[in-house]
Amino acid sequence: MNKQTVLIGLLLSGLFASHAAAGTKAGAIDIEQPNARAMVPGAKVGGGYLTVTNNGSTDDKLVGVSSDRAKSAEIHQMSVNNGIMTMRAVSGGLAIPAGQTIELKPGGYHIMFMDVAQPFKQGETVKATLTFEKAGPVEVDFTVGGAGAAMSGTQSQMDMSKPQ
Ligand SMILES: [Cu+2]
Repeated sequence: MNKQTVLIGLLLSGLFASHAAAGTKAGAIDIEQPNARAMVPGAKVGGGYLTVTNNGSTDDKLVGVSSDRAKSAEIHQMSVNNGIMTMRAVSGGLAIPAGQTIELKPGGYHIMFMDVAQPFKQGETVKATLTFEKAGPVEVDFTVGGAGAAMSGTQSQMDMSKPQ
């Protein structure tokens, strides 16, 4: 092996390593682009986003989320009612039907990390465990990106009422 081959090998392994880190698989469930928003100092809640694909032939459900960084985490749905943005917890888990891709993104479904002691900082990784009804627990690394306007403007309007 000459020097050039070694260098190319290193570059390729680097590419594959970063690609592997971007997506997580658990059984039929495929998780892509887990990312979170940077939080302003003093903020207690942070949003997490990702894309979930169910490649199987049985419906699954995202039933829970937990992280060492947050006292609790909920699956929320953001919607606009009479011009006011509200967020509420999704009751009974978020359905991930067979063969479908569900996007958790700003303005829609998202993971809400609650009671975060150390606000998420841009560039860091937040580890969390997503629990699916069928696929079971899945470790996911959320990459923290820049702070988003969407969350900060709506925090005061958050509707934290629990569905019955
Ligand atoms: Cu929320």
